[in-house]
Amino acid sequence: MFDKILIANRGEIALRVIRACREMGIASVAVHSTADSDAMHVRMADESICIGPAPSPQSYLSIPSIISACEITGAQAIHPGYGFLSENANFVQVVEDHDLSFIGPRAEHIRVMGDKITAKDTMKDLGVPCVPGSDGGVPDLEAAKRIGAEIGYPVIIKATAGGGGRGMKVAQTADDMEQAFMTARAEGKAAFGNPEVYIEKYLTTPRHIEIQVFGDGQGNAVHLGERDCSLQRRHQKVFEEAPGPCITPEERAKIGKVCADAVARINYAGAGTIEFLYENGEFYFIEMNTRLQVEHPVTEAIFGVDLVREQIRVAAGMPLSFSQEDLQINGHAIEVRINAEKVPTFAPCPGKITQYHTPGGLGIRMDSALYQGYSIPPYYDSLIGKLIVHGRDREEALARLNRALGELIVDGVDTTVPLFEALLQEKDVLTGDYNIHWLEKWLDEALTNSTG
Ligand code: MV4
Repeated sequence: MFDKILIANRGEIALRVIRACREMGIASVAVHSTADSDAMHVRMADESICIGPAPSPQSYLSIPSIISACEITGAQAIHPGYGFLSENANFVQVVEDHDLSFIGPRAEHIRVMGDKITAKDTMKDLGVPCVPGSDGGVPDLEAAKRIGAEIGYPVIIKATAGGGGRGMKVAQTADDMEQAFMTARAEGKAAFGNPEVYIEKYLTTPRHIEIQVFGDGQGNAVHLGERDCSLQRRHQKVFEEAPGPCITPEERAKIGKVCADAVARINYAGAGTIEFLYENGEFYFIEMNTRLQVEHPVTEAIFGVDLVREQIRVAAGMPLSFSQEDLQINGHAIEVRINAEKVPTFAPCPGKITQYHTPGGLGIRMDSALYQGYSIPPYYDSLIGKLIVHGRDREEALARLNRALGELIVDGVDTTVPLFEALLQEKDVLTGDYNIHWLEKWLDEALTNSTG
């Protein structure tokens, strides 16, 4: 096992990793930019080291600075958290070239899943159900029109280098194809230097269901059920829950086994998430994320496992500490993402926290790096906390969420808390009757009603 781990991240996820390290008796090293000298992750780690100025390309994304920080502090392994360098295959290669361990999958798997066409080809070959569409890349407009006619409109054109909603265009009819195809290509080229696109049947009202998988890198893997992350705004999740309100135990066991078998076959190491669109009782693969996700705590809550501890164990060459049979769902969990943003514009709202009080009691977890007197810097993501509630069933989790939001005090900046208070008044949220478009539609209507 490692003696010392460096965390190449900041904020709540850095604390999350430090906590796992401490419970495992492993020393932790925080890295920080000059803007983060007073940040909680710096205070909580055993050691800290400044790696550069405020802009993340010169600090949290600077590979040479992070490798140097390992050499100076004697850290043997790097946990990347999420975002930043967590899905950078080149970084993993550099880490390994310096005889350090990356706490995450091998570079090869990150690379395969980072290219969406290769990811889909790979998953299809492994028996994972995919959205009907082009067989690989679509070279030109003529081919695009042929595929559109074949699979039927509407279709969606996606940049292979995109993902998370970037470089996608919908063509409602054949007349839209030229415009959509050319725009998706241009966006792929401009944003990622890669114009290659693929085409899928456009699903109009799906849910976003993702399966948590975990591999030991030796051909064994398990699944930890699904999360429903359909409530999103501009491809940013705001509310996530597990289990999915519309998924039956039989569906879970079936798609879960398909996913676990797929990642076992490729000797996948560590945590992964296989994203699906779910419509009319069918799962359709869209993307795989090769990192620990923001919303991992809802899975931890219902399975009672520590996913970061497992990541560290697997990176150190140890087996998973649980088998598929050990993994039983207990109750229901919901996470809400608390951002320093003004509702309803969602404009970022950095600034000084003048008062801070976190909710407590049974079934409450608050993952946050805030403290009273802390100044949220303007340079980074606006996520300032995650409130995770766990109950015996969905109804209890919702009641607990309502109660916990009432106890939470974050003064000095605007937050997304009022959004959740309003959502908890909505029948569709209370019954779980929503899809990927529900939140944006609701926000549109709320704005129209308030501004005429
Ligand atoms: C789709 C789709 C409908 N049909 N693919 C958006 C992000 C990226 N992960 C994939 N996305 C979508 N792919 C087909 N064939 C609709 C979306 C989509 C979406 C997906 C998940 C959560 C929110 C979304 C919001 C808009 C569009």
